[in-house]
Amino acid sequence: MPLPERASPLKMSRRRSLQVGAATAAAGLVTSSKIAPPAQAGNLPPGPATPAFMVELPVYTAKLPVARLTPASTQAASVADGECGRPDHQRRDNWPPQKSYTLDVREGWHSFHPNLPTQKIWGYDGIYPGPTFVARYGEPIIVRIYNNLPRNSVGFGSPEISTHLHNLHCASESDGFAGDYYSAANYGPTLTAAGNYKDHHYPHFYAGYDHFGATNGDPREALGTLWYHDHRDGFTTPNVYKGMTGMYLLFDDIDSGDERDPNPKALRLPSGVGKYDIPLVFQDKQFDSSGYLFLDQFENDGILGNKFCVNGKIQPFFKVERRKYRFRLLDGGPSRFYEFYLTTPDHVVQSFSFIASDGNLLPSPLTMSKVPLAPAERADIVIDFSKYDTGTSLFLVNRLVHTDGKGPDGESVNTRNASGLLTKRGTQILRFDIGNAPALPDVSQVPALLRALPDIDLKQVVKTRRFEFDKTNEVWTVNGQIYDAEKATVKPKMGTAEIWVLEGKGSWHHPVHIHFEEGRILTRNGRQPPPHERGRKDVYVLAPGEVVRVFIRFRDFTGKYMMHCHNTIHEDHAMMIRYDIVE
Ligand SMILES: [Cu+2]
Repeated sequence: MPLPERASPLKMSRRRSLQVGAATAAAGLVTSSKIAPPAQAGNLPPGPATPAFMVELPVYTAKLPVARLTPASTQAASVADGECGRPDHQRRDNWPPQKSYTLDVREGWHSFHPNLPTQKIWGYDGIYPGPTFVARYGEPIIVRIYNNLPRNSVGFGSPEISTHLHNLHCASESDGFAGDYYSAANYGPTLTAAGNYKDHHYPHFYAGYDHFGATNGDPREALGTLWYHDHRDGFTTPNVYKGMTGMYLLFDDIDSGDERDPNPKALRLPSGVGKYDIPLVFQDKQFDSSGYLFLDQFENDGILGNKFCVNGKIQPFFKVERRKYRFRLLDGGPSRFYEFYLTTPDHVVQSFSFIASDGNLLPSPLTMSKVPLAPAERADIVIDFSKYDTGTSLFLVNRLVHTDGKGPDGESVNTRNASGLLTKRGTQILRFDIGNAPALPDVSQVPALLRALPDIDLKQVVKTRRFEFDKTNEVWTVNGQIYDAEKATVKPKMGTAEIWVLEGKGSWHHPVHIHFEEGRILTRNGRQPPPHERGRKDVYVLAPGEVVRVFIRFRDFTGKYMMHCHNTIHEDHAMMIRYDIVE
């Protein structure tokens, strides 16, 4: 059923938006009425049988730029040529684009598993997950994002888009603000005209430019593992659920993406995107009894799937060589938390190197045996398969028990095997099949020193603000308020630092995401956070009753940004604030 036409897209209130959402939800129910009533997690019908490890993990190499954009990209929106009405690109002269890309958001066909019907998804370039971008510091780009979604689509999702590149240091008008959604026919309250495309300027410079002037900036501010996804106001869950997710990797001279790099500064981590440097997008999804993707739009706490997808396939396998690999794990939501273990077939836990949290390299690698991930969090790990025999397998196993969308229940219980070794049972989500040694010797490394952390200068702090994440009158709120695209709740000053105190009320988990700048957790419940949370972060998990104090700065751009819960069900039902960076 198509979205209801709107008389005045310019000034649609949140209430109106929720009404539209409810209408669309009703449409979703009609199209899916043949399947079970709204169910939750633990008691979900399992859907058709999808035996594990029948499909190979899809991996991508880098998306290619285009020779030119027609019409050429300009600082001001080219509304006459079909671009939506966005504000001018800020400071584009500082970082003139050197390359251009296009991204075509459209319907495509996808197979999640050979036992399920091939079905329609919405994807960047029509594929799920979308293409992988490989970008470099010092090489600014334009990405022209076309909206070619069907205007009168059936089922869930909104055919208007706003693409957020999580968590690039870029200007507000390229950030994918929730109110900046567009199609050829319609536009959000923070744009001025409809359009079938929008140019995003990704400047690829280290945060803090104004402090470094014409120098190259501070490489301690580098970002590495980012992802892009739809952020359309009120419809992030259905749009991302339908496939609008992709990975975006950023390199510099230190994390150079070349394990044979002769530059003495280069870390020489396992490299080669799509070869030894592998993004893993985890998104659990619900399939109905006919094997079609189903979204329960009346579920307000969170959505759990009955199938685990990795890079768009249900429980795939991946053939590896006996050498080191870098994996970039992303919890792509909408609501599930994970704790991943690497285990042998008889469930014995293996350790690996944990090198980056939320895409930001740690000062030193950590040897870990599990990766906890909340929605939108990322973790980079290095696994050395040379320790294992050719012909054997390892599994990535999720041990976290989740019975509803509110949050995880805790880990399943440890057991010991016949030899007395600690074992972890759970869901085997990905199987690694270990092949031969590589043709070329593995020269990659995990150096003892990765990337130093920027200083936390508490003298820069001009303000401490408190944010309570709660449910108020059955809606999700921040400080008792629901999201309003046209009103900034707080207005930090450009060039300053603040402490944001994030507090989880009630009995729900909230993975809180602050757009634009990386923060540092000063304390979690009054104590130093665990080692893997001491680096730079952009998602701050709040378990019920938890209080997290975050040091955060606001540099280089002014304009509107967001903070929200990244359980996107909570985000859509309106646990989000707009914050404006002001002069
Ligand atoms: Cu939440």
